[in-house]
Amino acid sequence: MDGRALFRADQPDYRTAVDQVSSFKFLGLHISSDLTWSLNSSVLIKKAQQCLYFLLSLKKAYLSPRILVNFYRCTTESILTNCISVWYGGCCVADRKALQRVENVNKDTYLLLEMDLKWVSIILQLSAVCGVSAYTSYRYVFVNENKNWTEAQSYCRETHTDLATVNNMEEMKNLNTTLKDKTTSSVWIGLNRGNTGRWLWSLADGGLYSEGEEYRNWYSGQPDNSGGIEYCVTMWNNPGKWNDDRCDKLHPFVCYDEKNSTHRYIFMNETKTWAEAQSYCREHFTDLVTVRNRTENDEIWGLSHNNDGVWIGLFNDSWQWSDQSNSSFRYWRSGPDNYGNNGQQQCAVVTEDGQWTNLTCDNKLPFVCRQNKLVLVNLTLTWKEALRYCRENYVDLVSVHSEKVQSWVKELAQKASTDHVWLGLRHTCTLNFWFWVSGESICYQNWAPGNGTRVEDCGSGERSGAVGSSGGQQWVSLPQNQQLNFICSNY
Ligand SMILES: [Ca+2]
Repeated sequence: MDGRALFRADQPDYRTAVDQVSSFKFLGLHISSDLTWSLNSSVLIKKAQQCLYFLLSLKKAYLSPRILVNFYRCTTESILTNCISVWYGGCCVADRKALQRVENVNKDTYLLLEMDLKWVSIILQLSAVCGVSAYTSYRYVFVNENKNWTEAQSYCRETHTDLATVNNMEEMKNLNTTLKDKTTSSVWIGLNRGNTGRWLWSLADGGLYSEGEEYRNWYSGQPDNSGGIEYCVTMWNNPGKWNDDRCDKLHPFVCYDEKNSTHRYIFMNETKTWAEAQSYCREHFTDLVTVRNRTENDEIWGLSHNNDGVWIGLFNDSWQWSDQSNSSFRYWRSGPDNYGNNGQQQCAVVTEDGQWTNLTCDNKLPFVCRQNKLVLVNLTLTWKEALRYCRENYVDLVSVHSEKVQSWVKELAQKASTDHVWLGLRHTCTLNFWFWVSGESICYQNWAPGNGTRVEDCGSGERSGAVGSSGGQQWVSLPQNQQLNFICSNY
């Protein structure tokens, strides 16, 4: 079709320019008459510089590296990619330099934080959901270097918290998960033999006994440690009195089942050594039975009349934890030899089958440390100094995002030398809200009355959050220049 036929004499001729402009904007794109794209580049560079300003502001507000990286990726990165791939060739020299400057600053931020990148998406997913956290107060760290037990202990104390303590079966499972596929040899844990034997219950449950509550029902003249080898306890039929006995003798036994509220005690009418009985009860129920008072003793005795005795969960050993934990949890591979105070093999390892045995302490072996999530730092610093200290030596100032974390924080804060202890809790006067510097959502709050919920007094500068080291141990808002102990997170 011939377009010219459509033009009539009274209409303008569209083939000649009506009005010439040096540039115009079309679909967000600046097109200039000389087709150099330079106007478009300078507009984008200005945008990138604005983003840079906000990035620096966020950095000044002590927001976490994770948030900074995320901000960078969402804003500046896309602009830069656009500029560099499409427009850079057409930029004038000044614009290229400006672009390079923006890019350099961003790259510094970006490189510093690169390690965090892989976590960004995970963190975002987690932080969107309040109250769902699988945090534990510690983690096990496997160290694949051969050291004797004492060297391993020093290493763990310097680098983490201490050699590994195992307080219960759940922690033992965590430990074995940590070791899975990592080693083919035995590894040291933080248990070694001391000089003083004491009576302990097989079921290591801190909540089972209250402080100072200790029921014993020994038969007259017992425990006598006859022959120096009686480290396990039976209940006799006379009536229900206890005797210390050789752990390798065969007796029926009583298991405890914590899941069964009506039949907690199970009498097993087959004979085993104490260690075999312990394994059997742990496998099928909870553990060998614990006896906390006369009522429980009567109930157990009622099930298990036996003149020669039935095993209960009480045993004697002198093993002690490197970190002073008083946990009575033991997971020996072969029982009786490991009880008592004999032999040269004074240090404990986890073997390939995931249970424990004892070796001479000068063996050179890999080992497992235990690292607590939170660390109280006994220096007295301002909030800003504390933040810098945590970020340089650990990971960050602590975020208290659940009641569980608050309970760990309370316990640590009680050991502080100052009235309050800094948390990673920060107030912004500009925007008037509180946030965790690590970027966790504020889902959980534990403010002391009159703190955190009102408009803050910004007269003497920014304010930060601290927890009390005694009393109700709730959070308070304090001027950032106070000098306090503080709690860092290790991971
Ligand atoms: Ca005895």
